[in-house]
Amino acid sequence: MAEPKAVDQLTLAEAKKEITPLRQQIAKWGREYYEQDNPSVEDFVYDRAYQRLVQMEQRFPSLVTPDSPTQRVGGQTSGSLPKVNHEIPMLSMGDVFSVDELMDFNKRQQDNDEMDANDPEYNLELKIDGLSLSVVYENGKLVQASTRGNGEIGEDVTRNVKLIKDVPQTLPEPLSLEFRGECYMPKEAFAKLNAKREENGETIFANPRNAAAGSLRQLDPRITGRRQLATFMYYVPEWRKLGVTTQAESLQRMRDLGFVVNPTNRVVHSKADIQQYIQEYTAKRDQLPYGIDGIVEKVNDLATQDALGATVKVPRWEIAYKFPPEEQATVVHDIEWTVGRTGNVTPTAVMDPVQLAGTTVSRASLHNPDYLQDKDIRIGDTVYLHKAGDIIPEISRVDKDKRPADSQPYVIPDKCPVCGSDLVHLDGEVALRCINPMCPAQIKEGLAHFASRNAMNIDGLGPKIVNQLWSKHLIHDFADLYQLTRDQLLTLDKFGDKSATNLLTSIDNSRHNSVERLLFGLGIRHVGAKAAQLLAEHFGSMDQLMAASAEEISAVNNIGPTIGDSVATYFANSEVEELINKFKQVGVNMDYLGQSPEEVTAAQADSPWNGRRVVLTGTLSKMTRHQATDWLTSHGAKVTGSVSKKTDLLIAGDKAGSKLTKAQNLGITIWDEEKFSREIEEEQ
Ligand code: 1X8
Repeated sequence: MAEPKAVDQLTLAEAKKEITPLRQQIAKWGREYYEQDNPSVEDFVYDRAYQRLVQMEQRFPSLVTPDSPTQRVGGQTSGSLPKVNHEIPMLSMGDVFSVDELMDFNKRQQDNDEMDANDPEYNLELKIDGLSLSVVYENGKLVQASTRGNGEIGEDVTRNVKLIKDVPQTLPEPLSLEFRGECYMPKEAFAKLNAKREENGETIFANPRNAAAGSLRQLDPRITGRRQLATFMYYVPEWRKLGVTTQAESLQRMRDLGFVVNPTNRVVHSKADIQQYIQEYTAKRDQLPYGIDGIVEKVNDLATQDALGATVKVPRWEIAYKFPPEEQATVVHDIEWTVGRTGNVTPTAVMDPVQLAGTTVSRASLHNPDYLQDKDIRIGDTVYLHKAGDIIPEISRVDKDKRPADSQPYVIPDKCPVCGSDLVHLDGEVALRCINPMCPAQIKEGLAHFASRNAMNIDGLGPKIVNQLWSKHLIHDFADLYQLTRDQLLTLDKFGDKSATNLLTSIDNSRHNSVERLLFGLGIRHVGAKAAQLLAEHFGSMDQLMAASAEEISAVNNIGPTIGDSVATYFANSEVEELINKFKQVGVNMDYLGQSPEEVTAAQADSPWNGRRVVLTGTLSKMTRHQATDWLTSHGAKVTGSVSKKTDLLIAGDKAGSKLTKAQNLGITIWDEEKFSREIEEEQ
């Protein structure tokens, strides 16, 4: 894209022509960001446009209009949640994009008589990628929580915040006071939530901030409760009531009161200190378990903060330094489509490998056809990659100037890449699905799920064995597993008498599982382990469940119409009926035997992986990172994004980068993919 003319080169006429569309663009992005939690552009694109508008208005004050986005605090309130008036307005912050700009800000600030220009003292903190939160206590009891909204009026999220474990319900002192901070979603929770949303055919969150906002601003607080939100508190408007005099002290005081306060703040006095802190956290950024988008600099002395006060929009005593975007250009040479267990067909861009935020990246999920088409990504395009939430590689934009002359819009396939049947969009989903229940890709993925620990729990039947059984035509559906013979198993790679006996025994054992395991293992849409348990408990047997109507199923406590419809539709299929009959013929139990969900968890607790902290890095060739993560978490391991002293194991794929070096330095056990695959097989 051609760089626009610098603002100081613009004539008034040129500025006039540009400013209205620019304002409209910023207002639209602002609504997407603040009201819909669904921005269509990266933060830095918005920031750049906003900065340009500010500069134009500064240069040509006659062009300022009262409705300009620069004249109000960002974010309007959305329609649904009750409103809260902020007695002390929740202001946003000014921002700068370089150390030079930050020094200019400090110089102007130090011109103010209120500041000690000889020895200015600042408290530096990390700028968390989340949304501002206010919590009010009366006599030490949490009575109200609200979002910032437009700064004057926010949304009441009290019931939701009561389910965030970081926020104390009561304080050790009977204080009546407001505390402010940031509500965010940790990187790992963000990655998991998006993976789940993608599999369910839902739209994904663009970044942890939107995921946190979307999760906090729920009408049903239980949804918030499930989303693993966290907080860092950083401000007490009425600090005098706390008996503190500096920002650094107020952070410690909040920590003592039981709030979670980020431990990284630092009191500094010089430009060198500030540069050092910025450098340090620019480098550490990828290793933090939460997203940060910059550094906040605050005048440390609270009385001086008050004396400096605020402009119409932003405080004069604090400023945000925003990190430059971490982006890399590369070329798309293929778009691959993979079929998941639920038939979800997802595109992945395959690109020339580039180093990005500590790892080598050559693949990025394109999530669904809409996403691909909205961005108009084509084979041969030069694209910019960044990491969403600092971990998931994502294409931020296409450089259309570098598009080859003969480029063609990418044509979305209308046939399943594996079985060739027609692809469909189910009831308004963005996801493209193959709904052929006999699709080999789905069956293979489905078989691995069927055998997995929380489903039929067939020891020794991992994805690799499933693949072999499938390609040797030894199994075609789930029920075929129960007719495998010793001789057939002996034809598999590296399969001896012992492994054949073991596998036959575990298959045989699984015949006697309580029926909820079978129900979960079938892979019916929306039926997770929990729903399967509830259905089995309620109906008592497969036959009773199959005889029930969608309404009867929906009426079960905690089930509801989505699962009800999905289960009824599934069992209405005559092929499913045949499959169930086949299970019966081979002696698979169809009754509820009263196994509790605790027993399922106990199986996990037996696993040697239970509680192990594992980090994955580099490119895996035999499985996707999602598959590896799924396998590890289903075996009780905790998969984290960054290497620390607490890490038990690093699994390093091809071209592993800084995490590998760090793990080597810390003396952490390191496995290559080969070793990991062998362990998986043994563990199955
Ligand atoms: C926003 C944020 C602040 C801090 C951290 N993260 C943020 N996102 C902090 O002060 N440590 S302050 C702030 C604001 O809008 N005033």
